[in-house]
Amino acid sequence: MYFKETKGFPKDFLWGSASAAYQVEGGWDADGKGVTNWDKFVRIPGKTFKATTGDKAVDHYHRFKEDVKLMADMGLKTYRFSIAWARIYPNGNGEINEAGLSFYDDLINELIKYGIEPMVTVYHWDMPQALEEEYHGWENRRIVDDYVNYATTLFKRYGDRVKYWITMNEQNIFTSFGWLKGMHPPGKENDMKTFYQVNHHANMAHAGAVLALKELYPDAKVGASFAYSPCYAFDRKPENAMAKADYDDLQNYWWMDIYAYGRYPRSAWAYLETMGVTPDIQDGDMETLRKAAALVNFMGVNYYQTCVAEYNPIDGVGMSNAMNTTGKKGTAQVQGVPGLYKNPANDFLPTTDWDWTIDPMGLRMCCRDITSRYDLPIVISENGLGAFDKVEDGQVHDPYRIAYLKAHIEELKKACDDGCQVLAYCTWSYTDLLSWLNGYQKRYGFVYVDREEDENYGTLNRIPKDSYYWYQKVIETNGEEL
Ligand code: BGP
Repeated sequence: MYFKETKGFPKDFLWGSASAAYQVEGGWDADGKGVTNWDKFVRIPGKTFKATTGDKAVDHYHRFKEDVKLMADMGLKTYRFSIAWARIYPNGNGEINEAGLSFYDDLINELIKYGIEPMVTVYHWDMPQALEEEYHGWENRRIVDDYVNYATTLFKRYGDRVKYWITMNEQNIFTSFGWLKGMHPPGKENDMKTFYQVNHHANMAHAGAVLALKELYPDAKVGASFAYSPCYAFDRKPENAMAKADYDDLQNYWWMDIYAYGRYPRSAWAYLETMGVTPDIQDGDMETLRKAAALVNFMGVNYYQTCVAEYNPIDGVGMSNAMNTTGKKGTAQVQGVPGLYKNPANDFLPTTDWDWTIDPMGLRMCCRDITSRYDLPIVISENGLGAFDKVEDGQVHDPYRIAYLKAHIEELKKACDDGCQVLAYCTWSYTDLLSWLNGYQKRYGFVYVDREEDENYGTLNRIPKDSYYWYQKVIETNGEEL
């Protein structure tokens, strides 16, 4: 749309940045923390780039005051971080660990001291390993109660200070990587039936948490963060337009319709029925999902890229785990679902060194689609560029990151002008951190951290990059000076 005048970002816009516990904290066995599924998984040979782990990560657990001070100096309005379930309940349920609870008390208080709004992710993929051993984690319905109990503990402890809550980070990613691609714990492949069952459990856990939070704090703001890749039909051929519709129903609306409406898209459900992979749903589940959906305050969006859908014949390509985790451009492979769609590269768009498509306008598309389909406010909970950064004379010049963020913020501004209610924009990430499968060399932060793949190398010192100072200005001018 074209507007004669532009309004730009709302006055109270939350300029933010994000992280996740496993990727920044380190202190993997500190102060009574239990072992997680990721602590185990990274130790399986070949699973992560150069066998990197989050054992020490960037040591945020011990350096959070220094990190928060840098945020304050930058003028950050919100910091999105996740809580490690195993710090609170080392075994996932049962005995509570006060030291873990007080770590997050300190972090939250430190943020508030500087006027930074804490935005808390309840679950960003690190599950207590004890639950895997007790009953196979997300595969068992028992996790719903354990998750809701854990979430409620957080709400009770921090709800007086935390207004923004994100129940789940990228349920679509952790479940597809965990049960279809074998690339995240528990490392299963092509197990469609379990994949959908796991997702139903995660949906019930999300819904239970929303209901519990609203009971305790009716004014709290809650949503889930979805990894949303809007999809373009390959061309004007009707079968490719249908491939896009199939992709949207199965890859996007399957999750977002649950969060916003509490229902599964009909055509996706019909497809699952023919494949014999529908999840078991108990009496009352759909009502619980609908009730929770009615209370959700925003759609959280992690936006990195768009994709293309092209019809994929029944003997066509399948799901592959051949991903580019090395940063050697051009090594990713086309994937798809036979009989439905495949996702070829978009030759109109550039890519990162890890073959992620760069498409700023896609961010506006996300907002437009969510606004017209769900009419919900939006929190952009992640967006950023993974790149190789270099220290030169004690400085890090990252013009490519500035260009990437600038282009995305410009499109987000247009989304605001389009009438989308965007509440927050969190870049990924604040400091450099561990990229789950890609090691430490894939850097995203405003703040460089001196460490290498091997945790014995590097001082862990922090160096604000050029993008740090650039974002400071963006915040100061509420997105007017980009
Ligand atoms: C999202 C995750 C983040 C983060 C980011 C970048 O999927 O929520 O935790 O890792 O992607 O991805 P990657 O580290 O694979 O480059």
